[in-house]
Amino acid sequence: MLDHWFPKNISTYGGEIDSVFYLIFYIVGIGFLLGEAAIFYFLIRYRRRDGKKAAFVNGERWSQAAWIIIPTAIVLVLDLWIDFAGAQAYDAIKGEMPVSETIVQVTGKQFNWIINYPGPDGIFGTEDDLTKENDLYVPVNKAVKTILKSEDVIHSFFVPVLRLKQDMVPGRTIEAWFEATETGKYEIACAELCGYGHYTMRGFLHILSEEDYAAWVSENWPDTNSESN
Ligand SMILES: [Cu+2]
Repeated sequence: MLDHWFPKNISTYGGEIDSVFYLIFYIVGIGFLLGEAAIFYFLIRYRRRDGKKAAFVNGERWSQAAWIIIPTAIVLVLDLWIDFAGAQAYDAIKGEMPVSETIVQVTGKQFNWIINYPGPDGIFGTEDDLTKENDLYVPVNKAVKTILKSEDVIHSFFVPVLRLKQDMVPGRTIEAWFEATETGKYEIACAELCGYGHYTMRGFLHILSEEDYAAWVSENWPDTNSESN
């Protein structure tokens, strides 16, 4: 039912995230319908009528208090169910990072994404690094590790099709990973209001086939033919 509202899912763990959204949607949706139905039923059933006095219910008797205690317990159980499902998804995705050959550093700044590749030597901060702005190139069907940083204020690295959204906090290095299952060009957005140019923080994730990615690497990375690769 939510399918056509969600962006396309091309993330290996997207289904786990979506299932939490579904769970919340159905619990809240059914609760909403039951709640509204009860309101309208009581509105009509107990409407003002001539000669009928309103009852004063103080909730002191257990049979009266049960009307509060039981729904509260139900809501609590449903809440814990959502918490549990969410924790499982969180654990599966954030708990352990898969080993990854592709490591990219993405730094948010007002108002750009700085994409930094370690280059052939695999080490960041050396001369052969490749720095790009706003365009992130990764291979398909491979776990990609991103090292997220911020230069100024809090940004949030958001790739809807990957179901990946992670804050970038100044002074901190936060890792996140994803594995895309389809090639294509998809939007990267900043999901944290970070200043007057927040809306311009638009980047693109280019997911390439293995061959295309290898071609892109040899075209863009300096010295890719050297021994160190
Ligand atoms: Cu931002």
